[in-house]
Amino acid sequence: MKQFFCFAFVASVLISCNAETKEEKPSPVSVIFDTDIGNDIDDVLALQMLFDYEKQQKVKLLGITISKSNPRVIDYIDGYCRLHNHADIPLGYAYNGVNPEPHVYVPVTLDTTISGKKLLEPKRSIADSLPEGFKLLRKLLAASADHSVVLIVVGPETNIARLLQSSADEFSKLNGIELVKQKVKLVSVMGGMYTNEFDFPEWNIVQDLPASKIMFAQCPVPIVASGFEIGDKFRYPATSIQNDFEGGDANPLVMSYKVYQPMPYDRQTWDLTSVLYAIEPEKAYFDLSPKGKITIAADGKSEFKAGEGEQRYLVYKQNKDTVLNRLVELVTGKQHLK
Ligand SMILES: [Ca+2]
Repeated sequence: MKQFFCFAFVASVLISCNAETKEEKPSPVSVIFDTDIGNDIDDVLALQMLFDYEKQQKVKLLGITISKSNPRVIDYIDGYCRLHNHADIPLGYAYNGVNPEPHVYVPVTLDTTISGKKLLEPKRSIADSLPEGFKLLRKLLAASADHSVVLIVVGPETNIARLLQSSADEFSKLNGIELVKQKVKLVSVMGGMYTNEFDFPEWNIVQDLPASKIMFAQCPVPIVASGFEIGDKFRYPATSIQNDFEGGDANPLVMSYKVYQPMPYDRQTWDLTSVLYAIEPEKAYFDLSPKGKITIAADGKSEFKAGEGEQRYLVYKQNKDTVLNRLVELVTGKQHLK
């Protein structure tokens, strides 16, 4: 009998150890990435971070919604995702949204051939009747577990505002606000300005000002905003672009970065900081403001009032090298030692 108890004890310890081992590895965070790739270059680096997090099984990328209304951005993102083994990633597009101009790096990267090979080989375009961004958001959210999805929003707020204002449809009987409340656990936004270091309205916010106002006023779940001043503190090193990527100029990230501005330049990491906080909040790379409410003034400037509300912004904590090393590591997939 004693032997049986010993066996039972050992077995229960083994089972509980096994359970603890399983508990140690949290399941991947479900992410939807809302981006204006084609405007600034930091969106491409931010997307690359998400691919690296996926390799580490920290993220499950459910879909990408596009807030820059230039159709070639669809080709670029499809080709880019295809190159990184995401051929079938769901894409949504903000029809009749803002920033329809092609800008520079999307067309150049799409049109470049090196050694007889195109850098990107997209198979989807505007001709494929992509869903509206907010419709894809509704579809993906409706299919997700409650309070499980992190929305990372790093461009104009068009798709998110349209989602919040949406009505019941074939995907869910809930309206947009109810659906977000049920399915989303965090909205991580690059947008606004929360210190006195600069005095102008932040770019993302003013591209679609009515949409920005709607997002901050109506979002029923916590928002954490990375203000202009945060990404401005951490400059992505041009040396990483020059040295860390296989294929050099044949790598679409490298080509896009070099086309965006004359090299060498160290670009601000605005969108990257929103991704970093969204996926690794527990690492405390940033301090957080108190909870409160962000409002957008008529001129596009962001105003924060502490108190009632579930909205916060990132606060810089004098750790430039730590954050920058982590960002470079996630963009390149390599250990980065300065
Ligand atoms: Ca962006």
